[in-house]
Amino acid sequence: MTVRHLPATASPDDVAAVLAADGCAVIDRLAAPDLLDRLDGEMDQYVARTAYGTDDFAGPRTRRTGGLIARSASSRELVLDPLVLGTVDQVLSHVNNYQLHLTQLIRIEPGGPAQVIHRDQWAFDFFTFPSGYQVQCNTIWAATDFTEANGATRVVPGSHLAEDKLRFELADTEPAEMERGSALLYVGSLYHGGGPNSTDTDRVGVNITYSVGWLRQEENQFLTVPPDVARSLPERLQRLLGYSLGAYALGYVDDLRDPLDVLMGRDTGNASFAASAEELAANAGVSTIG
Ligand SMILES: O=C(O)CCC(=O)C(=O)O
Ligand SMILES: [Fe+2]
Repeated sequence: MTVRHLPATASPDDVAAVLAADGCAVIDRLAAPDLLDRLDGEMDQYVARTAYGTDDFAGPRTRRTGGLIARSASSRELVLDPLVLGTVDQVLSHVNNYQLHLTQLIRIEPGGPAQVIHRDQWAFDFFTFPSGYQVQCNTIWAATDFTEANGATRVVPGSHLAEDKLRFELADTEPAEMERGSALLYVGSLYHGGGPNSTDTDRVGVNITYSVGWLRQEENQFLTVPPDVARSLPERLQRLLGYSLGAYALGYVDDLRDPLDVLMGRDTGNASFAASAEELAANAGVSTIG
């Protein structure tokens, strides 16, 4: 099975349908080249100071530079891309809140070996989620062209429904080749990994991932994005960073206050929850015995 490509004019329904069937999809040329030029410029100084990975997973010739929301205004446009968020809305529609999980510029330099094939959701201490229950919807934006030779992400289409804790070899995978500005979308249960770079130029991807609101974020957004910066962001992004209540009251501050009110210094007293505990319980199918 090869990775399916969709045009940037596709609808979230179209993308979600491919993700449900294959676990991955490439959206061609979704970001404008000038946005990626800006992002490169904003991130250059940080990438230059980033050390190589210290284990096989992180990669001995790979630099992973995070903190994109604070460091790169352009990255915020990628995080808030309407087609991506529309798709995440659908893929994670079974939860009442999802969040930004991590932001990472991944630069695989010449000679970088293949990354071990994995599921991103193994980050959650290798817990085996029910098959077909997605806890993440993820993106890798191509900041350079992605080719088989330069280390395009390797994927196993359809493997999101396979058993957990399988070992795949490189030969079981295929490269998600795509042009600069395109985005690979994939669910947290898809088996994949960074490819080996046998060229003499860098392969740069921007990994932006989203997870259900009841799991811990991998990149600590509260400490990565200084509160002064967080206060200046659009509300949708503030909510994605974690200044929101997950489920009924996950993440409240002291007397059940909404974290966004606290961040913004608004004195609103107790949070008025979006839905009452009774409504949420009814939606979740909690029923009365007898
Ligand atoms: O760099 C890539 O293509 C994939 C990276 C990846 O899958 C990861 O770090 O979890
Ligand atoms: Fe991954």
